[in-house]
Amino acid sequence: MAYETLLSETMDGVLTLTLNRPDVLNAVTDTMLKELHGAFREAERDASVRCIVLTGAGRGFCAGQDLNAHGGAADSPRPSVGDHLRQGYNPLVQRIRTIEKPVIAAVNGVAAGAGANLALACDIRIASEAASFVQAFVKIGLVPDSGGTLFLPLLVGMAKAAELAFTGDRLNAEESLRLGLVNQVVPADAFMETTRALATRLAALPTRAIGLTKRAFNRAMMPHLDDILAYEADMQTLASRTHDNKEGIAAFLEKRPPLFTGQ
Ligand code: LHQ
Repeated sequence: MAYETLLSETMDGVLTLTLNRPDVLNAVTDTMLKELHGAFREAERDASVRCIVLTGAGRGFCAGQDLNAHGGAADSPRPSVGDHLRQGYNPLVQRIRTIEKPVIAAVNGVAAGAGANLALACDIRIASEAASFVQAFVKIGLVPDSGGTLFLPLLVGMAKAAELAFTGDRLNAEESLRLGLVNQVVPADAFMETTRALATRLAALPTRAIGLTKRAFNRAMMPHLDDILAYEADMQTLASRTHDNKEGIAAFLEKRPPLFTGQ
């Protein structure tokens, strides 16, 4: 299957999906969202796919929503931020959580905003030494979305989640490991090989049992994920109406520090 924004390769039962907009650290466009949906839908149906690896081309994993697209030059007519989440990101997070096959995020570089939280939605995260995580939302006056308000406190606890979400500070790979955000940190030169070895191993294990285990983990740890995603979309709608959101996006695009007023 040929995509515009993704590279896709299947080997030894492992589907590797590579986000492929390296010039903008694989920031997400509508096309990328659609293609990711399609790729996960296909992977769900295809019995020969028994493990999925999500990674990024170039030096980034994913910088979240493409703020150029969000700012105006969209690749399709722009719905409200809430609808964008309800129609695009939220169903993708649901797909990652409900596909009954292991999903590994191979975090090769910076993972920011929704890009960070898509990685957190995956079952396992392998980080390159070059990886970092940024809950970048606050820097543009937004709230964590794509399941971040659940996944982040689940993984690192409420206090650290609050610190990361409120400050938008960048967490390096070692710190991410210490906090339990990632399973393993691997030197950059051994990174894809190590990820592939784990993925190939998982793909050769009893897929149905792993899928049912994932279903049970979902039930135990995130039975209200639907509600949480819907609530995030509501909160994001409120945040998107603030002056600070407009200022944050303008400042990012103009490459200057934002001046937030609290309004
Ligand atoms: C970008 C981006 C980007 C465009 C880097 N867009 N170009 C959902 C629904 C609806 C609306 C809103 O949002 C959401 C969910 C979200 O995801 S909101 C959060 C969106 N993401 C961000 O706010 C992150 C913005 N990016 C950054 O803060 C930095 O780029 C990070 C920390 C990711 C990386 O910093 P650096 O390593 O210093 O790289 P850089 O900033 O120099 O970026 C490299 C290039 O990528 C640069 O372009 P240029 O032409 O100067 O080389 C950036 O403009 C571009 N880029 N992120 N999200």
